[in-house]
Amino acid sequence: MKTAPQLLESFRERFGTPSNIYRAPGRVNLIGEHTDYNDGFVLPAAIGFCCWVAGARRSDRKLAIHSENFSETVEAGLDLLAPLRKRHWANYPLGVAWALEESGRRLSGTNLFIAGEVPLGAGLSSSAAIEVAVGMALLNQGGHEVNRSELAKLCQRAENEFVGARVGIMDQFVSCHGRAGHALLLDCRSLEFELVKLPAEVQLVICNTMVKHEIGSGEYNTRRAECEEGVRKLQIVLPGIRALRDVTLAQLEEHRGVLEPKVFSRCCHVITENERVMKAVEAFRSENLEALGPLMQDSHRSLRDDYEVSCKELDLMTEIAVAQRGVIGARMTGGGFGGCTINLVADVAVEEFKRQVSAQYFEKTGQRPEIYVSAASEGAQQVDTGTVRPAI
Ligand code: GAF
Repeated sequence: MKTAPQLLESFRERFGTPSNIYRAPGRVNLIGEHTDYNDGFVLPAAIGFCCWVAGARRSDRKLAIHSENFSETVEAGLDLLAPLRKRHWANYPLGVAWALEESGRRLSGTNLFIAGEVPLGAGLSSSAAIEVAVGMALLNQGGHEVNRSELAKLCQRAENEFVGARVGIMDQFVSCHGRAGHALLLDCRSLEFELVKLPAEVQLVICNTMVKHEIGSGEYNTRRAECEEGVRKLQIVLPGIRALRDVTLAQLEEHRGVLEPKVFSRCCHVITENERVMKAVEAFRSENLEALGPLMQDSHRSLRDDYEVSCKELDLMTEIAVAQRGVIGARMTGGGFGGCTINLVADVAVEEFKRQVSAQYFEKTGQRPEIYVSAASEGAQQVDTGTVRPAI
C-alpha cells in the first residue's frame, strides 16, 4: 500500500498539482447482522484497512476520478451525473457526488486519485470506504462542512439509489464514526450510538474464505423484501409496528400463522439477532467475555439456518475457528454468501490460531485463506500531510 507522500506524488504525476488526502476505513461487524435495514441494532468496528483518496479542486464542474486498483480514469460532469454500466467501480464515487448535489450542496469540479486497501469482495465494506473517503474529499474541496452522520446517510443514499444495492446504514456509519479500540453500538432507527470499549487483550481476527461475496447478486435485496413482507403481514395483527425492531419474539410466535414459513424464519433471525446485540454489549461492558462465544455461535446458526445467507466455506471456517485455543467467539460477518468470519481471539493465542485455521481450511478446501488481524480503528479523516490544510 502507498504511504501518504507516495499518494501525493502519484496525484501530482497524474494531475500536475498538489492535493489533500482523505481516508475512510472498512469495517467488521461483531454482531447484529441484517438488522440495520430493519431499524435494529448493530455492533461493528472500523478496521485498519482504508480507502485513500487524494483530491484537488478544479476550476470547472468536472470530476476526473482515477482508480489505482482498476488502473482506469473516469470523467463526468457534475451537472449530468448518471450511473455507468452495472458493477462499474466508478458508480460509487459518482453516486456520492450525485447524492451530495441532490442534498443541495453545490460541489466544485475535483480531480480524485483513489487507492483502496480494503480487500475487494471480502465483505469488509470496501464500497462504504470508497464512498465515505470520496464524500469527505468532495465536501472539503467544495468548501462544505462535514457532518459525519449526514455524510453516512448520503453515502447510503448513493448506494441505494445510484448503485442499486439496497444496503442499510451500518457500513457507512461506522466508517464515519469508528473509534480506535472501540466497537460502535448503533441504533439504526434513531442513529444514536454508543462506543463500546473492546478488551485490550483480545484481537479481532478476520478470516477470508476467499469466496467472493457478491452483494449485487440480488439475494440481499430479496432478504430485505422478505423482511418487508413480514412487517406488512404482521401489521395486520399488530398495527402499531413500523419495522421488525418493534416486534418481540413472543409476538412473532403468537402470530406465526400470518406468515409464510420462510418469512417467519427471516423475521425470527432479525428479532433474535437484535436481542443478541444487546446481550453482547452487556457482556463487553461487564467484561463477561465467556458470554460472547454462545452469542456469536447462535448468530452464525441463525444466519445459516433462518436467514440463509451463509455458505459452506463460512460454516467450515467458523467450525474450525471455534475448536481453537484462545477463541472467545467466531461467526460469519457482513452480508454473507462468502467473504469473511470475525473471530475474537486472546492475543497470546493469535499466531497459533492463524497457523491452525489456515492449515485446516487449506486441507479441507484446497484454498489458502487470508487472515487479517486488525485493531478497531478510527473513522474517516483528512490526513495531515504537513503540506496541506489542517485535518477536519
Ligand atoms: C452489508 C450491508 F451493506 C449492510 O448495510 C448490512 O445490512 C450487512 O450487509 C448485513 O448486516 O454489509
